[in-house]
Amino acid sequence: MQTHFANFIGGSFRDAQHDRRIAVDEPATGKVYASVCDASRSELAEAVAAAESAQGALRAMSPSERASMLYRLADAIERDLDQLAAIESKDCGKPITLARQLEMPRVAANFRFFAALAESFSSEAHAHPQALNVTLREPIGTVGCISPWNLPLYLLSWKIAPALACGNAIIAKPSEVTPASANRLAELSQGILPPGALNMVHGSGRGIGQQLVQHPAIKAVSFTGSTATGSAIAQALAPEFKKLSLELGGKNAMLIFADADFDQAVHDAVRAAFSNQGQICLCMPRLLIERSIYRRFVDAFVAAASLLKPGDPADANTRFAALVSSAHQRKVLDAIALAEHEGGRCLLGGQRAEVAGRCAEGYFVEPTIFDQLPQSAQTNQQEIFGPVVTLQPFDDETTAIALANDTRYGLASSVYTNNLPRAQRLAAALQVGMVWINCWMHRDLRTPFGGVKASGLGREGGTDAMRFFSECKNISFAR
Ligand code: TXE
Repeated sequence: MQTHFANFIGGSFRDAQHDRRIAVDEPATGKVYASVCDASRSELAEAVAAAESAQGALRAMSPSERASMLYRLADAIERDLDQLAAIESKDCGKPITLARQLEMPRVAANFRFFAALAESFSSEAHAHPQALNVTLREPIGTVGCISPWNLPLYLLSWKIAPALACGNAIIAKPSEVTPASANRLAELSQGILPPGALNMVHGSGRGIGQQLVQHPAIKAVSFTGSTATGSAIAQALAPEFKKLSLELGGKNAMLIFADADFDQAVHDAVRAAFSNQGQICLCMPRLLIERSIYRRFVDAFVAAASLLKPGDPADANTRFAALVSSAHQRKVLDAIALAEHEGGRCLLGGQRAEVAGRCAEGYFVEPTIFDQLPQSAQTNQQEIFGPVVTLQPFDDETTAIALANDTRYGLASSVYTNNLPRAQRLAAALQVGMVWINCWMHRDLRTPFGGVKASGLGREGGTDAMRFFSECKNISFAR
C-alpha cells in the first residue's frame, strides 16, 4: 500500500476533507512512492484553532519545562537517527551517509541547543534613578514556518526549535516535494509536545503556503526557499506588519589565492561545489582562482571532482546521488545547455548521469564544471542550485572582490589565503552575511545565519532566532 502523509493538527493526523493529494516521488528511481495531502482553508482553520488553544499551556510553562520538552524531542530524534536518515535519503535522493552523518545529528543538535537557550535566554533590566525598566521577551503567539526540500528536516528544526523555546505555537508547511521527515517528526512529537503546539499543513506553496502566511492569526513568518517566493511573501505581508525572516538563494563565490594551502583548497572546493548535489544554499557554485595557480588548480579540481560517481543514495558508499525532482533535473539540464550556449567550456560532466539497476530512471545529473564564461553570463549570475560550478581566474585582490560581489545575491563567501591582512580586507569588502576564511560551512549554532541583498532578510540561529520568535515589551516601574 502507498504511504500517505496527512496533516498534523492538534496532536493527531487528519486528512483533508476533500481528496486532493499530491504525488511524492522517490528521486533515485523516478517512481511515485507516496502521496501528500493538499490542505485547504478548512484544515488551516482547524490548525489555527488548535494552535490558539495550545497557547495557554505553552505560556504557562516555565523555561525549564520548555527546555525539557525540547530535550525529549532531541532524545527521540537521536534514538531514531537511522530511520530518519533513511526517510530523508529516500524522499530527497540524497546520499544516506550525508543524512546519517551530517543532517540528522544536526537536527537533534538544534533541539538541544535551543533547549539550553530556552533556560538561559533572559529578559533585560535597566535601572534608572526615576524608574526600573524591565524589557520582557514574550511569546508572539502562532507563527508560520515554511521550509524547502533541500535539507527538509534540518531547516525545519532550525525554525521549530527556537519557536517552541520561546513559547509559541507553530503551523509548519514543509515542502510538498519532500514531506516525509516532517511527518515522522510530527509522530515523534506526540506525547512530548502539548497538542496544538506543533501543527503541520501540507500542500502546494501557492495554495496552502500562501493562505498560511496571509492568515491573520499568524503573527510571524519564517521562510526558507527561493528569492522569488520570498519576494512574493514580503510583498503580501508588508501591509500587515508581520514579523518576517527570509533565508533565500545565493550565488556564493569561493576565492582562492596563490598563497593558500593548495590541497586543502581543492578538497574544500569539491565539497563546497557538490555536497548534496549542489543543493545547499551555502554551496559555492563560483570558484575564483588567482591566475598564477589557475591551470594547476583546474587540473586538480577536475581530477578530484571526477571521482564523484553518481550512485544509489541508499548505498552507504555513495557520496553523490540524485537531484530532488524531475522538474529540478530539467532546470539544471537547461542551465547546462545555457552555459554551453553562452560559450562556456565544459571541463567535466554536462549530462544526465546514468545509474544502473533500480536507479535507471532516477533524477541524476553529473558533476559539471565550466570555465571561460564571463562574469556577466547568466550562468555566473543566476542561482542553479545543482551540481554546476564555474571557474574564473583573477589577477589581483581588487578584481577578485569585484567578481565575488557582482551578483544580486549576498549569502556567503569562502576565502583561501594564508595572508592574514588580506583575509581581513576581504572579510570587510565582501557583501555577504557570512565569510569563512580557510574553511567552508563551519557551523557554530551560536552564530547568526543569513544573507544580504537578494539572499534574504534577518538572521536565524542563536539569540537572533530567539529574538525573532519573541515579542519585546518594556515595562517601567516608577521608583
Ligand atoms: O522553492 P519555493 P522551489 C531555490 C533553488 C530552486 C528554486 C525553486 O534555486 O531551484 O528555489 O525551488 C513554499 N507562499 N531554492 O520551487 O517555491 C513551498 O511550498 C508561501 C533555494 O521548491 O521557494 C516550499 O515549502 N509558501 C533554497 C517553500 O515555499 C510558498 C531552498 C520553498 O519553495 C509559496 C529551496 C507562497 N506563495 C529552493 N510558494 C534555499 N535558500 O536554501 C512556495 N511556497
